[in-house]
Amino acid sequence: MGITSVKAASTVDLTVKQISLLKGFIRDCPSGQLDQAQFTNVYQKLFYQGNPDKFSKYVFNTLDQDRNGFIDFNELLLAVAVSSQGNLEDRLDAAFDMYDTSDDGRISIEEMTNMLQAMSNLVGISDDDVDQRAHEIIKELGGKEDRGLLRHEFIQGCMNNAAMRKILAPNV
Ligand SMILES: [Ca+2]
Ligand SMILES: [Ca+2]
Repeated sequence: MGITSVKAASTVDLTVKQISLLKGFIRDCPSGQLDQAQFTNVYQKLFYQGNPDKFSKYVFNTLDQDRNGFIDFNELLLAVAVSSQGNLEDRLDAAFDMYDTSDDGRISIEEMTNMLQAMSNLVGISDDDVDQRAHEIIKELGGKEDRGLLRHEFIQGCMNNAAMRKILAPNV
């Protein structure tokens, strides 16, 4: 219980469903990112009655891990990762939605590559071989190069393979 409350205090209290909704807004954004003003707007619509200014700023700063003034998909993925709500399968389900930016129910090589690249940049490791890693990961989890990785493959693969889960959905 002690550990849970420490974790909760250092993260934002978003449900997996809220994160999925946020993803919809970011996807509809031409830049694929939300700035502070857009975020406050969206946040008000989705989550809050009244004046959310102060709290949305706090949430924004927490989600904007690389402090570049925008929230994007990979930062939402990290939010899924630290969210303590929902069971493992639900959280992986939400993580899948972050990867599947086109919403066609499959993670393409390109989507996997983009996300790996974004995550590498975020944590400051080299992204030289992300394209090759994207191919390997999709294959390892049972996906196919031409059709990509399906939702159940992603979820089952991450549930059965802790090492893979650590790469694709850290701390989920
Ligand atoms: Ca950012
Ligand atoms: Ca897709």
